[in-house]
Amino acid sequence: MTAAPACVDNLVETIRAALEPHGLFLRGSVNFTPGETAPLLDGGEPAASVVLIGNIGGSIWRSFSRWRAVEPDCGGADPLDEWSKQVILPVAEAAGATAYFPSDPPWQPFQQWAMRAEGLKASPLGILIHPRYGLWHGYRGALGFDRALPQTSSVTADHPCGDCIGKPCISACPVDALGTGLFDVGRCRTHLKAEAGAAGCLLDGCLSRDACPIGRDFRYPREQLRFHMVALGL
Ligand code: B12
Ligand code: SF4
Ligand code: SF4
Repeated sequence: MTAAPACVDNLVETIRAALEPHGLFLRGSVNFTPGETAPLLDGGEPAASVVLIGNIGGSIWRSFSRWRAVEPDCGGADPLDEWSKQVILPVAEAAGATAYFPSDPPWQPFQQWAMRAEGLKASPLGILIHPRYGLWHGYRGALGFDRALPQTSSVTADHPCGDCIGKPCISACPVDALGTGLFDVGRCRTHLKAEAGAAGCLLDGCLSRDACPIGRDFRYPREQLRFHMVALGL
């Protein structure tokens, strides 16, 4: 890996400090090798690195809820995406970086980046599982740079799903949406629209996600669970 100069370390610390008041954390970085597929910077050239930005448990919910209370008409179809942009874009500009967002087309390979940045692997739900935070984390954006970055993550633990006896996430789904080894989104959405799903998963969150024993302390608050489930059920 290319060594990063001290000024780059300062840059990373400045970005970290700007994001933390919003409950956003640096979730590791990826340095691309020459010739490897990399996202394009605003100037059109391929990025040399990206640093991932995300939530850990319900870390963003307080800041997002405050913003929403002040800006109730802001955000359109996806207010969390809009909030993420309002927080991350000024940080990107100050750092001379290009910002990428997970829901913006063309979809950038956020999960592939996260697997490299933090050594995470996929759970049966399709979500990456973290050895400490379990399934209770996500990505709100990434910053692309024209130079290499120091590694900002230190996850080294084994993949929790490998040793998981009985894999309760799979059996917890009332409509067996994980039974084939691939998440059956049609089956899940049909359930969310039915009476049983509207009174269950839609209100209190995905039962499969909830059945996982890893990272229970980081479970999202009820309002956040509902927010994500309503978005998934649309
Ligand atoms: C499209 C999409 C979906 C589709 C899945 C379609 C599909 N089969 O891929 C649907 C709508 C079903 C979905 C659902 C959810 N998603 Co989603 N989704 C995405 C999105 C926007 C694009 C995925 C993609 O194609 N990327 C492009 C390719 C090139 O990137 P990639 O890294 O190589 O993609 C990987 C994924 O496609 C993954 N994959 C393949 N099949 C599935 C199926 C599911 C359900 C998931 C989550 C991933 C997944 O495998 C690829 C290999 O690495 C990503 C954001 C992003 N930009 O990646 C979020 C993302 C993957 N989703 C995420 C989440 C959290 C969810 C939900 C939990 C949200 C919710 N409302 O509860 C649910 C999961 C349902 C469950 N069982 O709990 C997170 C995952 C975070 C993590 N910890 O890993 C992401 C990264 C968004 C974010 N902001 O963090 N999602
Ligand atoms: S219940 Fe077990 S298999 Fe399922 S996500 Fe959690 S650790 Fe992985
Ligand atoms: S939200 Fe409910 S129906 Fe959908 S995968 Fe989770 S447990 Fe199954």
